[in-house]
Amino acid sequence: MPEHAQPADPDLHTADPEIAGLVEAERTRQRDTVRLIASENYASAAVLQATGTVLTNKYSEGYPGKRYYEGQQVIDQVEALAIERAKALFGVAHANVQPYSGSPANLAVYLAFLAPGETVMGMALPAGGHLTHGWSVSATGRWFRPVRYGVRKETGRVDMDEVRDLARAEQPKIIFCGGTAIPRTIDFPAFAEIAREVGAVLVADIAHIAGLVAGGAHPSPVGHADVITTTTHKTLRGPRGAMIMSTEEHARALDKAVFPGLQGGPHNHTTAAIAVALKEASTDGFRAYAHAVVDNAKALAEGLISRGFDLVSGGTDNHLLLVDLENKSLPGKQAAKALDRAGIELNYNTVPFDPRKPFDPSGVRLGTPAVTSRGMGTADMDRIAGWIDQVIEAEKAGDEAGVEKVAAEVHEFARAFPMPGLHA
Ligand code: DSN
Repeated sequence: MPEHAQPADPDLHTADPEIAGLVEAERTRQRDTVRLIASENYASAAVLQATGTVLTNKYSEGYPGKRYYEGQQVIDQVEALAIERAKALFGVAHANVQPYSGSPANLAVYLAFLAPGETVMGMALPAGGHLTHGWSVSATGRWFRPVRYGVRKETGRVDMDEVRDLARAEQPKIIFCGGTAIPRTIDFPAFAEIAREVGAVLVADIAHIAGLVAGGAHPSPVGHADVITTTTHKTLRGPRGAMIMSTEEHARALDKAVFPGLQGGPHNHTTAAIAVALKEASTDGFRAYAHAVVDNAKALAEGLISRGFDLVSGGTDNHLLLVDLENKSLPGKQAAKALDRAGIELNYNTVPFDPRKPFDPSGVRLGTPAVTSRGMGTADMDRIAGWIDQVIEAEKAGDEAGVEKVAAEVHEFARAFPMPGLHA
């Protein structure tokens, strides 16, 4: 018998009914709403189960076969599987599955290739880029010298001539392509040509579109970008985590930058769930899902355009839509909050050349990864576009009853679609 009694080990509902209740409330909220946040999704039951395992108990500084702690007989196999699946799915020579999330993954790229003060070129945040591509409030914009490209005002699309001119003038050491609010296909070959010309490392941040790339619904950066970073929880439908993929040439520098450069022990429970998600993403079913995400985004775009909404770039090629609400005379934040009350969840967002401030911008961003995971199809997208229109008009008229009427319809509609992971 142990000298000290073991601590009691009740389940969550018994140990902490308050947190258990909140988890349950969030589960219900996710089930009963139409989730259009472009960066969110529903992870499968298998992914959620892998996340909540004893793998959380283990420290594993280092990499498979070369660790600083003992007891890695199982963890090494888990991480090796995740790596092999990432390499096979994306067709890359090297994969690091340890970054805690997208921002640390991008920071590792800086650590691998840049000294403080050296030049990074990325898409400006208000044009659709990410904070970590050198935006001023991010460490990446403070510790390095950022130069930024945007989109053409008339087209809402990246101007590759501007990118080339800027790269020639500023001679960046790394160039980021990709971002968080880009509704159009990223031209990886064109970026690669420019990066080669100026001797820069091309980094494709495919966090938003990784699932589309894996499923063949967006061109792949492999063969064009030197380095590919991605989160694992957006279109890829995995746990909250990230990966860095590269050619063999950059493997060592990137691995050293992740550990010991930036991180300690990897989150092994997350690594296991990434492995599960990568297995799921290599199926025919996932390829169909990726194409359905794009079909739904196009249908949602058509539904909104037909109701007079102004889409940045005039539409979408991927999972994401950016709507400029200026012609509807309603600020993005007010629209997003009214839609949230109606059970339609999205985020307010700056639009290119936005005259308003980032915390109260002109636009909203929408995406179809989560609703597609629920099994909603193109006809449902038109219905959702109709509800969005009704809520915007009700909000403008101060008609809260109108918002509530839509909310009742949305909740009934959403509950009819099974939610992945619900019983995990
Ligand atoms: N927060 C992510 C997004 O919503 O796009 C980017 O980091």
